[in-house]
Amino acid sequence: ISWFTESMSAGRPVPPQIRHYIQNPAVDQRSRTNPSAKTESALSPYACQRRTTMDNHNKIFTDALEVLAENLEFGGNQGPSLAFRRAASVLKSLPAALKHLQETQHLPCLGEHSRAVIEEIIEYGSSSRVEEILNDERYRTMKLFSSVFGVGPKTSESWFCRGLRSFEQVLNEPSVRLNRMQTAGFLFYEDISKPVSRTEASALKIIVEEAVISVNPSATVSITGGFRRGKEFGHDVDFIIKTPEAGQEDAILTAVIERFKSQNILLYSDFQESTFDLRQLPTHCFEAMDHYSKCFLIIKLKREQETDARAGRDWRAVRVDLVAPPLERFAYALLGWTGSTLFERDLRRFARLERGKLLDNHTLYDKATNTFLPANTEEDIFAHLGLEYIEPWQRNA
Ligand code: DCT
Ligand code: MG
Repeated sequence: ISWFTESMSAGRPVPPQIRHYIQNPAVDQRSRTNPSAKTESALSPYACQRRTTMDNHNKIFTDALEVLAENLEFGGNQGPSLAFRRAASVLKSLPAALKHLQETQHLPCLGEHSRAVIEEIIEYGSSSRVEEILNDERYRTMKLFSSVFGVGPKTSESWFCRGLRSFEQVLNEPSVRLNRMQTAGFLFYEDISKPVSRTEASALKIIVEEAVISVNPSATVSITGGFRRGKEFGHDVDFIIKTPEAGQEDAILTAVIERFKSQNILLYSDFQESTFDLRQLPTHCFEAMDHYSKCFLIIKLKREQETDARAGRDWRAVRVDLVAPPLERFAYALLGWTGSTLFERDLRRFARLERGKLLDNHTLYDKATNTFLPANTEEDIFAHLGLEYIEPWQRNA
């Protein structure tokens, strides 16, 4: 595990509390049955054992660490990037701002490199390496290209390597072939690159709910993703649909899409049929996209007050994701789609390494007994894992 090797390579002795975690990974359970246990206050190296609200007191440090992580991801270096993501996540869970480097001494997941960045920021207010990256042509171009819906790091990189540096150059380059998603991404770039507010998310919920209920009155819609975690802004709005009748998941999403079309509010739609198959569980592909029926949409949302006079329209384009899992999979899907990505990653890692169980968006599998553990609620899943329940608004790891 990267935080472990990172902290060992720093050449410092491992603090006793952390050493305790390494030797006794199941420490959380014991300290709960024994409230006087000293380790109670030690921060866990697993994000799913920390409560991380939207109140980030260390934004100056976490922003810097996340730039370093992102820059490594652009270069395909997922491993080292994760070390910076984990370090940032630990700082996000702290109750106050760091003032001195010594305060990081007992924190997990902080390696030599992360500490050096923190130290420089404490001393000078910024990190020279981060400033360098922010001014780096490759980073800036990759950041710009990957901000387009449908453009990932691979496409961004290939455009960068062809010498392209701006949208104008990409769109005028004859050898560039855009797929349908990327075409929509450029077409609605101005709108969908603007953050979606909570008010807009609530307005969308009414639209989605109305469409879903018109198709199936017994279905329900819940907001998930960042807004369920209490974020005020998001890059999209994520919804999960609960259908009581089995096998209706694909039908309900296609009918909702048709309804949006007939209302003239559908700007883009990518529907992915369910490939979920109970007999193929557990899949062992725990980082991949799940198999549920889902769609990625761009929807017209009516503006409340001002109309966009320049564009001559009274709506803005918004990215919306809908997922419809089978009823008995709902708790797993809801937990997975609530995020944050790092929180989910650590839930899975914790399940595997500390509990011998395999968790993904579909199921929880116990390797010791070769059984699937059923769950009706998220609380059931945390209980199966022997974890204290973490509320959605505490999962902003
Ligand atoms: N998710 C998942 N499987 C994937 C991709 C995402 O289970 N292959 C989960 C993790 C978070 C959640 O879906 C929503 O994804 P995003 O919308 O990308 O993240 P967000 O936290 O909602 O962030 P934002 O506010 O920017 O939309
Ligand atoms: Mg989202």
